[in-house]
Amino acid sequence: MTGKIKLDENDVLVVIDVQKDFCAGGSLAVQNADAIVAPINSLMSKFDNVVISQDWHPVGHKSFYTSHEDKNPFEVTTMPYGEQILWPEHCIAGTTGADFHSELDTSKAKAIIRKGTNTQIDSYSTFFENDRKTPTGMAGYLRQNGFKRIFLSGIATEYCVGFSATDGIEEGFDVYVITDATASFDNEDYEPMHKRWDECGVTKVTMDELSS
Ligand code: VGL
Ligand code: ZN
Repeated sequence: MTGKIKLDENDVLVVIDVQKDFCAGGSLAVQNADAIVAPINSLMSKFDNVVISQDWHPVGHKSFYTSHEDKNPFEVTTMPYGEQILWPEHCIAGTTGADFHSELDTSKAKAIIRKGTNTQIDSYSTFFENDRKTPTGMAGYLRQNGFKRIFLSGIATEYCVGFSATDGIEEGFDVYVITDATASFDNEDYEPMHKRWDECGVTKVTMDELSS
C-alpha cells in the first residue's frame, strides 16, 4: 500500500489483546509486545473511534493445557470444533494477567469486547469464537455505529489479529492491518497469515501512511 490514507469519523481503530499476560513477564509473552504499546497510544490520537478487545478466560478454560490430562503447553488437540493449540494458562478473568498493559491508554475506547469467555470454546478472532459461529458482538457494534473501515493493531499477529482481519472481511468491513502496530509470537509463523490476508483482500498499512 502506498500513499496516505486520510482517516475520517467512520474509521475505527481496533486494539487487540494488549494485556499483561501477552507482554514481557506474562504467562504467554509475545516478543516485542511491549514495543507496540507507545505506537498504539499515539495511533489512538489519530482516530475518532477506538474499540479494544480483551482475552478473558474463565478458570479451567479448555484452551489451557492444564484443563486436559497428559497434555503439554503448545500441543495441538482436537476439540468438537476442530484443532486447538493448548496454551499455558493466560488472561484469566479478573486476574492481573488479564489487565491491559499498564501503559496502554484505554481512555479513548468506546467499547471493550471480551472474548474466550465460554469455558468450552477458544476465541482468536474478535468477531467469532473458534467454533466460527458464536459471535462476540464486535460486528454488531461496528455495524450499528456505521463504521466501514477498521484498522487493526495489537497481539498476536498470527492469531487474534490475523483471524480478526479475515473475519472482518467476511463480515463486510474494509480491513486494514497496521503491521508496525502488531506483535507476533514467531516471525516466520505469520508468513501464512500474510498470504491469507492477501487472498482475502486485507490491506496492510504502516503507521506513517495514516493521517488524521
Ligand atoms: C491469543 C493465544 C491464546 C491472541 C489469545 O489473542 O492472539 N493467542 N489466546
Ligand atoms: Zn486466550
